[in-house]
Amino acid sequence: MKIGIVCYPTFGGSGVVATELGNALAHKGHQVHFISYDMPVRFDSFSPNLFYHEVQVSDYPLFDYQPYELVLSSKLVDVAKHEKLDLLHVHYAIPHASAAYMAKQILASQGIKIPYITTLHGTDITLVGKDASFEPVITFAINQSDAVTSVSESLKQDTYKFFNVKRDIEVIPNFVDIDLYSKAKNALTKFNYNTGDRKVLLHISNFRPVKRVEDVVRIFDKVRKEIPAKLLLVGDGPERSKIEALCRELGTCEEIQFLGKLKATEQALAMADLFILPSETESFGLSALEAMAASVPVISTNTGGLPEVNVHGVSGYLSNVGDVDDMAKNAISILKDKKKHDSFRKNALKRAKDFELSKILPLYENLYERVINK
Ligand code: GMT
Repeated sequence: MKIGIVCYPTFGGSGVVATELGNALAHKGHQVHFISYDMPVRFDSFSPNLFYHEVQVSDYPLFDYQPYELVLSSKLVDVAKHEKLDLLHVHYAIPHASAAYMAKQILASQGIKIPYITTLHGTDITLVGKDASFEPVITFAINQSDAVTSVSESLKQDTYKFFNVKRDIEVIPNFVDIDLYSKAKNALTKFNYNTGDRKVLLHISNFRPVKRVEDVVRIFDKVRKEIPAKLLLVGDGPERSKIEALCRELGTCEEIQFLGKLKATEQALAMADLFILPSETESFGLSALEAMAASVPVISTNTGGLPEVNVHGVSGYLSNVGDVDDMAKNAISILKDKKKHDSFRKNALKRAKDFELSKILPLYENLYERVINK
């Protein structure tokens, strides 16, 4: 098949899922065309079946805000027509679903039929999308899609709750390449990070308020009072200065290291004893799944789709949003008992295998075939 994938090229989960999906489809022999404003961070540049088409927004002085959606729609028309695409698969509804709708209509006016699939990822529904300033367009573009998928049952239900969507939504969960994580070498050795015998707590995110990274620091502060520990923070974003202020206030800065926007997160995970994800909302929690694939148990909240991934008392623990005491208590209970820690490590990997790439990829291929042949 010839598939056009539209996504954000950044470190956000939707872009990562879209890119890993495109890479895997290309390895299976499909021709995949990424359409975005920058090269996606996990783009596999060495695959002959992968192509990248850049959306360039012109900087005309009249525009205070560049009309990205229009340029994207034009690019979709161009790529679909000249590359003879079979379908478009857009990740994250805003503004990709409405841009795909527009492209589909323009192509139809030229006698070219192209279906589009919208995959809902999370904040496009739970935070941004339900905002009144977007809602009518999102509802329309979802309803007009030839197929809609969501990354968890919870996100599917949120979509029905927040939008006037009556159509069917298929749940296709996030996936992980188990080999990449389970066999990752500890290249960033604990020695480099001066952890000594201390337990390593790890958090990975884009440090947006929804991730509650301050809770990570508070949990860590409680853990280190009971067990020698170090906190590694991967990523960066708007909450960074607040996190730094908090660690100064708590006197924990010496024990916390910022690793920045690391691409090879599997190497950081290879050093970790526990993964912390105290998010306010999380439609799935791809970073938790990647941690589990690296045999790292997860301390998370019980919000959104997280209970569909992290099994309470098995692969980690789930707590209410903001319940820092409970999350710290759970973390300590795992870290101070080697037998328990070892069994949680095994369970985490076993659970991650339910989301192995080879199990999820055929679900997308099957959907593509159904949509093309409709
Ligand atoms: O919140 C992020 O980290 C980025 C965001 C996105 O859409 O780019 O991630 C969402 O999509 C991921 C991939 O499907 C999910 O695993 C995340 O849970 C989801 N984030 C939220 O719902 C907050």
